[in-house]
Amino acid sequence: MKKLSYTLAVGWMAALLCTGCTRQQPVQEISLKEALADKFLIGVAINSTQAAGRDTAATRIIRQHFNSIVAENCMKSEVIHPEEDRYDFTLSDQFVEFGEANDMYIIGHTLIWHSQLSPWFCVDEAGKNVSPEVLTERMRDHIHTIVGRYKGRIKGWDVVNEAIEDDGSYRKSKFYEILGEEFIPMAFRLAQEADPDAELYYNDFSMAHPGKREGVVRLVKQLQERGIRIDAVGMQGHMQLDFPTVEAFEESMLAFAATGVKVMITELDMTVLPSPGQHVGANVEARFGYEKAMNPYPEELPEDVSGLWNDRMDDFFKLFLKHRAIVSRVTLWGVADSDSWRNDWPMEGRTDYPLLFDRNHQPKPVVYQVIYD
Ligand code: 9MR
Repeated sequence: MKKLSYTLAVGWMAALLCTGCTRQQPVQEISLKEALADKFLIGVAINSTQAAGRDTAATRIIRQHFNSIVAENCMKSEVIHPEEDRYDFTLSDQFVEFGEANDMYIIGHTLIWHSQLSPWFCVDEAGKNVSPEVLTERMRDHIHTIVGRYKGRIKGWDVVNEAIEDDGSYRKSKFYEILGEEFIPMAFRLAQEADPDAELYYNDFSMAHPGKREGVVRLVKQLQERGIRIDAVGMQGHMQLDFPTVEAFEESMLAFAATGVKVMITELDMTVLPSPGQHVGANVEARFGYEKAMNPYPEELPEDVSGLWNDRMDDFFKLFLKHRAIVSRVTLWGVADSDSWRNDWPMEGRTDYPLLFDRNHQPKPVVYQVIYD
């Protein structure tokens, strides 16, 4: 059955390409965003070269297939707020202008995250943790300034990113060390103050782990009980070929939706590479030295593996479509395979194939399956 759907999709591609030749209709005319228009937003993370329009092969795909964008890196605190008294909006302005020029639903990523955090943010000049009062003030300035600048233009914010561990406990970040769990409701309140109309999200990886599922449900309920708005839970969706199961992912989708918020798949990709650690999620701190054996497909992906990848990605899209009533957005974490962070994480210098478009910017069969099935 699986093999059949992959074969059918390859057949579709051949037929479309052939039709394209004879009728002078290039295959580029088909579009994910049109096919999914009444289902959910289909988004993509873009880098600064793409936002500047300098990667024309990628920008063609972004404009054709996607109706939402998220900033892959340019809104992280170390980029946008490098010093306490200095913001740098050069790249973020360009990102937002690109989204507006292309009529896209623009997502900001991310306001409060322990990683890629500006070194000054949580400490004083001697490197000691600042007091809760000082950190509260810094968070207020950071969130008000950034959300305020893009008020009405950025439609949704990843307010807090990756604050819960796989076992459901709070990550022991600097924010947690100084403010305890209170830093999360505080961040949501500040974002709501700064733009009452923007959607507010909690975003995290490995959301199919039962512990994380329970921890995030607990967090959402705590916010709701205190009257603090949260509109959606972002399930990042950095998949492996063998993890998580579709069923476990579905269980988490349903658990989050049962709290009354929407569900978003916010950073979808799927590695084909072996994992040097077991199920390392997307913890950017995890790092391993290069080993050739861990880079099995440096030239091209064998057909059986690409078939497995394609069918599994199709299974996930089927799952998202089945639950379209609760899913408001599905966002890919990058345009083409060559763009992906997966090539360099958790081991630098590998060749991965995690996205919907290959290194030649050609759509993979699953793109046709999503459009035509
Ligand atoms: O894709 C991003 C990569 O280019 C950066 O080097 C990395 C560190 O800032 O972050 C990657 O994006 C991460 C996202 O911001 C949060 N979830 C995990 C993503 C993959 O690491």
